[in-house]
Amino acid sequence: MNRATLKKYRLLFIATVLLWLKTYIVYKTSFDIEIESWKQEFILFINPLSFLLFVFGFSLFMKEKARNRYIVIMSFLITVLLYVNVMFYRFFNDFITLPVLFQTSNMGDLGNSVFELFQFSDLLMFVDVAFLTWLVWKKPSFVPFEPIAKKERHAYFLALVVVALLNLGLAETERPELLTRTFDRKMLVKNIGMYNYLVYDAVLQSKSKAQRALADSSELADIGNYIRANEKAPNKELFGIAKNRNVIIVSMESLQSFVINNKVNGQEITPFLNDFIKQSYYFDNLYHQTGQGKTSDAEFLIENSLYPLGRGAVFFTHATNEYNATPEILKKHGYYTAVFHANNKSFWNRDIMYQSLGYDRYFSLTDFDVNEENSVGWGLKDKYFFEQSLQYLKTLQQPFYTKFITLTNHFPFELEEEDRLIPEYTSDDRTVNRYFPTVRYMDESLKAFIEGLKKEGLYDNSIIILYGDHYGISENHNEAMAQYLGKEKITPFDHIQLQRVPLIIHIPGVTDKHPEVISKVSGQIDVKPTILHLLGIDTKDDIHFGQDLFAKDKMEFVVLRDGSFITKDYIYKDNICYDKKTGLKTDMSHCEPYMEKAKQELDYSDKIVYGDLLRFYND
Ligand code: GP9
Ligand code: MN
Repeated sequence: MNRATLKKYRLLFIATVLLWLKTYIVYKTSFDIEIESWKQEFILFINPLSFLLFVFGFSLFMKEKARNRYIVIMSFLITVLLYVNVMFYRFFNDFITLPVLFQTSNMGDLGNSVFELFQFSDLLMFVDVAFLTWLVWKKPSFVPFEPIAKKERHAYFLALVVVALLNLGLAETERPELLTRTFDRKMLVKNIGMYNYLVYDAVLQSKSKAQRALADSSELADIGNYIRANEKAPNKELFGIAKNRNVIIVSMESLQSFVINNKVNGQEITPFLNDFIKQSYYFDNLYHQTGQGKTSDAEFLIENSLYPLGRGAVFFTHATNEYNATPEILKKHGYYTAVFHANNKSFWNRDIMYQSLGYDRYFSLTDFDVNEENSVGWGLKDKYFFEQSLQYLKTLQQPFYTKFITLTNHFPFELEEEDRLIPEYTSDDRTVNRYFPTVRYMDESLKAFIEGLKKEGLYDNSIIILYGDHYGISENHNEAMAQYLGKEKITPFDHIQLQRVPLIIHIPGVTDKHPEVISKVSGQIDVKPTILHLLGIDTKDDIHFGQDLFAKDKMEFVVLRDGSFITKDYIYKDNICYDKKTGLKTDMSHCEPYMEKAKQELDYSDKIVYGDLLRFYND
């Protein structure tokens, strides 16, 4: 090739290299991608290239000015995509998936956090786009237009295919079955790159659309058989013990088990809960199983005993499916059902999803009096939320089934001085420091709520269930967490143990007399059959993956949404088996017996959701 030939590729070349390097720098600085070998590092380095060559390659079909303009615009759009991913990652500690990306109603509400997440150095991400614009605008002779021959185009796209195949080939040797087992987004991004991953995700998304159309009732029969085979008989003494009582469920925002019965700066973090536990059944070995749908995933688990999805929030992607959720079941038993949450009704698509779950009434933002004084961070402070909710609650027809979703203990854990009942923790990590006072605030609000229930005469005839929805402190804060827990560092084993969230079941007149700490390994998925059995409702024909927490022979096994699992003695994460006694790696043969079951459960549950299989369920 002579110089003139090269010249017409100049802009394409510069744009590709700049964006390529930028992506790599972002990988290294904004994402937490563990690299174990030079080969992995090499794959990570080359993985943005095929996508960039592909996108910019279209410019070769374009005429005159359109070509340069296209390159600059694409470079800008891809940078925006990269940046959105960076922001998303800071918040969720995860890579974006398309269903979540298009949840603009959610993203709008993230306003507060976005401001918190923005860093001035982020602007550097757009420097190369500015440079390209300047080149095209001010130095047109440096990036001139010349037609491209068919032969050259062929050569270009051939080179692109070679790059892509090299990438895929290397990835395949590193991670067999990478594209068929999509448990782990991190692994995908690490191997095929963030951009290709997004394309891949789009393909999956359309596949799931097709899945519903193709699903038939025989699949549900298979799953039903699996579930029946795993079913455990409910505990006879407790079955029906809370029959016809009101049900009051509270989703405790970002509450992890490690704060229970624990102190910060010598002060109790959850004095009320610690006391309440002494009059309740307390599950201290229960794991959250949420994915990207966070709070909404927890709600989904608790009320359906199905797993949320590996990508996106099921509240968004499958809100119009047929479900057989607890509220719907209880309605058939004469209950009135309502849910309380002082946020936009469309957040997590709740307004749509709650109809599918069988709620009679959703008390959302517009039902509450929210003003400057009574709100902080994400909105109405928990104390006022409970106070105002109680006014509605006492007017409801009984028995009722209700769910209350708290908000104050939400990242970035903002709280005014006057509400801080304990001081912040002292580390270099503001998020971790601020977590403790907001937890303490929520604890105090819960105390007032229970007192309020008593005052309104709603306490004695109710059953109260409190659960932590998901982690509050992500992996990004491991250093400060290690400091707080007095550990050298947070290992993957510790990380799994930190995914435990409190579950408290309080039955006035019962648990105050015989409180119990129950340490069986369990998950949020177990809550639905447990509640139904306490209310004396049979679940023989119900499709659910959880087991009654009080069943004598409840299996000690819980699968997390990323495919990790926990048994009585072992923890499995990222292809490594850990011994719970020592926290150290152990022989894989200990975890192997459970691996198929873990995968099976998630697969079956996904099948139900993607195929909308419960539409074939007849009761
Ligand atoms: C929003 C609240 C918090 O309505 O449920 O959501 P999260 O970010 O925790 O999923
Ligand atoms: Mn939440």
